[in-house]
Parts: sequence; structure tokens; C-alpha cells
Amino acid sequence: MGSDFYEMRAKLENAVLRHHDFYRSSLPLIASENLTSSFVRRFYSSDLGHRYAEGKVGKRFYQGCEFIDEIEEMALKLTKKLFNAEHANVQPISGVVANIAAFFALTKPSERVMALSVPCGGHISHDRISAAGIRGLEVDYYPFNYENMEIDIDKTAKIAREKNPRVFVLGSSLILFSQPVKELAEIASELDSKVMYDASHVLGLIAGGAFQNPIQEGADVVTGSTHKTFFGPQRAIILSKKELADRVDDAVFPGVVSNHHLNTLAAYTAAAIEMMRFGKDYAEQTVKNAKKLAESLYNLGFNVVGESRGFTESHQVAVDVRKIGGGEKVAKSLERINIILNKNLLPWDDLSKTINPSGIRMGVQEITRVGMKEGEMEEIAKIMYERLMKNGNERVLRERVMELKSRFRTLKYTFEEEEAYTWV
Ligand code: DSN
Repeated sequence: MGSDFYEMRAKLENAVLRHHDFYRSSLPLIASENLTSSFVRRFYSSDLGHRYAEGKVGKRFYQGCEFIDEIEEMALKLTKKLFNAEHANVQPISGVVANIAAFFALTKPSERVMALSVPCGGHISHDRISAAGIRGLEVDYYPFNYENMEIDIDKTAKIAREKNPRVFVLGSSLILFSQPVKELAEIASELDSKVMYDASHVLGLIAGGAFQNPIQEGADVVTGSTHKTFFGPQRAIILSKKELADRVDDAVFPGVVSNHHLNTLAAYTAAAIEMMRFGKDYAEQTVKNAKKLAESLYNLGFNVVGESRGFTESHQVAVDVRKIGGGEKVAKSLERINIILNKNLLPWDDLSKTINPSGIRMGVQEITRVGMKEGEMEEIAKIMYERLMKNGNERVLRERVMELKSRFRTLKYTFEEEEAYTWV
């Protein structure tokens, strides 16, 4: 029995080590992930992860929170400054939790909201299957122009006047371009409803000034997870106009969060400091890299989505791969040569296509964090071309990926350059 425990320990450690080895020698292109610096990671394992701090700064329900208050106060100040926001709440423990809280703050059960459908890029939590459903909301989808990958505002205005949505949800999981915040804010003001923008994917690009700032464009509430293009741990924030501050705060606590995981709060605060210092350079390079990857793939004959608008303005690239077997086959084929990305529904797919959708989605935020630039984007596009269009040899191409990755082992845009994949 005793030795079984040792075996289990070894098995667990071994699985994590092999995971690290795999990622160290791979090109991770999942658009919702990123790496954290040791400055950020250090706080995960601090004593803060053992403690509770329910309530607001200075108004806690437990003793022992003096220094936790100091950390949270700092996080709030940094967040408001980074996004130029009147109010911030830094307690949601994930993006979905932030969205549930926002729906609780802005709506009553059985009211309607408008959102992007999942094939058009909407996140599941904007839909009835998740957060919107938990609040008991009815969801109408924006009419969407596939060619330009944008919401059709005229048709939306017509539907909105008929259905009277209480919230217009913007922001998405597939987000190539800025979205019509100003236009929807005008319709919302006519109907006395609100605009909520889920900035999870582009939070770091906004902080770095390389993507639309929805707060400045008129959104009432902005939610966002802090670990995609932002440098933080898996966690989330909510920004809002001042007049919604109490509604947002009450919806978070006691609404949907009790304790709010204070180790990742400190880690988030560290990430906000990094963003303030390095965010601009990082965000600009991330968008340049995404554009270069999209253009390179297009020049090699791939059907890159969003051609009419220059393919992308974010960290993401989407490719329609129907002609070469569909998203399932392509994603698996690339995984065998250590390129990790996800299959993705595209706007013309219905939900029956979830298993083998039309597309793949890529994000360059992580490979940018390890210092890759435009030249590497061209190289990655060529490897994908060899693999997917020329049926290139698996072993040879995997070695090319590993060689490329071996040149980028350290984390950039941080106070000290450091090994990106160590694990102890
Ligand atoms: N579903 C994740 C994505 O966009 O990858 C976010 O939760």
C-alpha cells in the first residue's frame, strides 16, 4: 500500500514533466493561453493561497486581511489606470464567473440580451447554455456579415427595437477585428439598455493600446479574463462606469464569489505591473505577428478568414480548412508535428459541425511572449504549408518545429529574461 503512494507521486510528477517537455518543444497557438513570468508565478505558491478575504477592501468579514487589503487596493488602482476605467472589480476568479456577475448586475431573469452566436465567435457564456442561461435570459443573435466578419448594425437595430434587449453583449472568442461599440451604445441609449463587452481575448492588447478600448468607446461594463493576451494567472476582472459600481460589486460578492483566491490576486497585480511597463511593445508586436502569419498563410494558398479587412487586427488568425479535410483533421495533423491549435466553428457552420468545423483558430500571443517576430511567422506558415498542402513527413516537420522552438526558450517583456518552461 505504502509503495503505491510513491508510485502515484512519481506518476503524477512524471505526467507534469512530460507535459512541460512537450510544450517546451512545441508551438502553442491556442488563442486563449499564455505564459507567466516567475515574478507572477512566485505568488501562486505564497501563503495568500491559504487565506480568505470575503468582502471589500477595508470591509472584510474575517480578521487577518491587512496586507491582503494592501494588495487588492493596489490591483484596483493599477487596473483603473491601465484601462482608463471609472470603476474596477478584481475579484472574479474566471472569465465565466465575471460574465455571470455582469449578467446579474445588468439584468433580471427572463429579460433578453443580444450576443454573437458561437459560430460567429461568441463565447458559450454569452449564450443560454452557460452564463446567460444561468441568469434565465433569452438570447437573440446579431445578424452577421460573413464577408467582413462584422455585425450588421442596421439589421441589429431593427431586431433590437422589436425585442428590446436589456444588454448588448460584445467581445468574442473568435475576435479578429474591433467591434461596433459606439454604434451599439447609441442603440442602447435609445432603448435604455446597456453594452457589455467581454474583452477576455484582447485584454492585454487593450492595456497595450493596440486594440479598441471599449470603455472609452461607450461600453457600460467590460469583463475579461487575465491570462490570454494579458500577462496574468487564470482569473478575471470587471470594469464599469461609476454609476454601476455597486451593482457590479454586489453581483460579484456576495453574488457569485465567496473567497477570491488571493494567491492569484497577487499574481494578477504583478502582471498588471508588467503590463504597465511592457504592454505597449508586447501588444504592438503581437498584432504585427498575427498579421504576418495571416498574410504568409494566405500567400501560400490558405483560405484565411477576413481577407477584405486585412485578415486580423488582434492576436488571432482564422483559416477555413474545409477544402483540406476540416478543422478536426487539420488540428490533429498539426498536433503530430507539435503545432498546437484548436479547431473552430466559423460563421457559416451550424452547431452540428462542432466535431469537425470548417475552421482552425490560432493565436500568436504566447510565441510573441518568447520573442518570435515576423520572420518566425513566415517560417511557421511554411511548415504548416508543407504539412497540410504537401503532406510533408511527420518526423522531419516535427524536428523543424522543435529546432525553431529551441531558439526561443526565454520569456520576454518581463523584468528579467528567464527560462520560459522550467518547472520545479
Ligand atoms: N473557450 C476559450 C477560448 O476562447 O479559447 C475561452 O474560454
